[in-house]
Amino acid sequence: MRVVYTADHLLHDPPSEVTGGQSIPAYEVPGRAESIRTALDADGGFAFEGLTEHGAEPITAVHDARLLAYLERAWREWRERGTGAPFIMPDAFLHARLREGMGDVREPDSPCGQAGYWCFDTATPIVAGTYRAARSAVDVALTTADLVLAGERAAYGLCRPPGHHAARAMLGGYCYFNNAAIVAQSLAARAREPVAILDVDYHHGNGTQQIFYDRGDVLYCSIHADPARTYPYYAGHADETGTGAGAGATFNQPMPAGTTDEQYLVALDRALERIAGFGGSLLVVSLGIDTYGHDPIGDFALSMPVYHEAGRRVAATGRRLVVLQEGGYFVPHLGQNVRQWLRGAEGRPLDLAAQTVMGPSAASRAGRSTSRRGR
Ligand code: SP5
Ligand code: ZN
Repeated sequence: MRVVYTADHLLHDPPSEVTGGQSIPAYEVPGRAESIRTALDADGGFAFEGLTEHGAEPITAVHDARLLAYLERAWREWRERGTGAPFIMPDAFLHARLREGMGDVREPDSPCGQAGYWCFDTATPIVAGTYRAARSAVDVALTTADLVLAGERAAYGLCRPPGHHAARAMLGGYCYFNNAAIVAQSLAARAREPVAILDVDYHHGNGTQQIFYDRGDVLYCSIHADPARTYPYYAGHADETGTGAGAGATFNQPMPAGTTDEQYLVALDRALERIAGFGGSLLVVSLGIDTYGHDPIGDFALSMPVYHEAGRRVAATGRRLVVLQEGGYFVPHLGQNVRQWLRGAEGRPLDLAAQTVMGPSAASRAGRSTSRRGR
């Protein structure tokens, strides 16, 4: 399988995030993408290539042009006008009820005010290289889509930073531009056919859902932790099914804590059934691996072999696959899990032998000590 990768992701390396009232080391780190690159490289069955630049137009086809403009200038203004703080993070948010009954607000002039105008959480810092890395992640995704439109049955884009929490006019959840949504929009326009998105990240893809919520030509199916207990909290319930022309084109399956391989595959089959009943030949996969049993921020119980089976079942739909990386934070096994998923999608066998490089117990110890916090 062909894999699109760029070292530009290394430019985005924020030191910390604020989660649950604590300042902690960032989970979304460069080592994630390097774990994946290393595992795919060692497999020998993946051909790496660089990105092609696609410009701003595919981004503004789904995002507010002012969000793009903000990310382009944000670090420069923060450095020129700020306090010397090492990253941009809001200290106030444009809460939906702050201006209840008072109409819209204009974008503030202050750098902190702008941060809270565009970002919805405290886990998505902007550093000097964030914009470059995020733009390149979009180009990785679009280059992956190009490969599929040129005839590949499936291709994989090693996107970092991820994208599915970024909405039309909002960033957050470690995401700046919505790579999968940009690709789905581009595919729909270029192939002139409906496009389905399967989002299997542990978290609900609130951004992707928001972007396509009123559209009937893009199906959004997500399997994720129930927002009643998990980030992003305010979207992803089963009764969110789309609106207007998009009524029925959003399909959410919130899952309980401790979700097993068996429960997961039942939900996956339901999503694939929905996709089979939708038109078109293209499927964008938002591939998050934070569903893994060892993931430090997830609470599902999935094992490594189930990723192979999931890839196999997704490919069995017969759709052309544009597979894009989202989350996954247990770095010691992240690359192996992605590798198994892609091997399954290609019809190659499960190969757990490479795990002996770092056996499950050694990896689990390494994961605990490097993740610096237990579950
Ligand atoms: C792309 C992606 O996976 N984004 C996820 C963003 C999640 N950010 C908030 C994390 C909240 C973690 N709560 C952890 C509890 C651990 N005991
Ligand atoms: Zn996630």
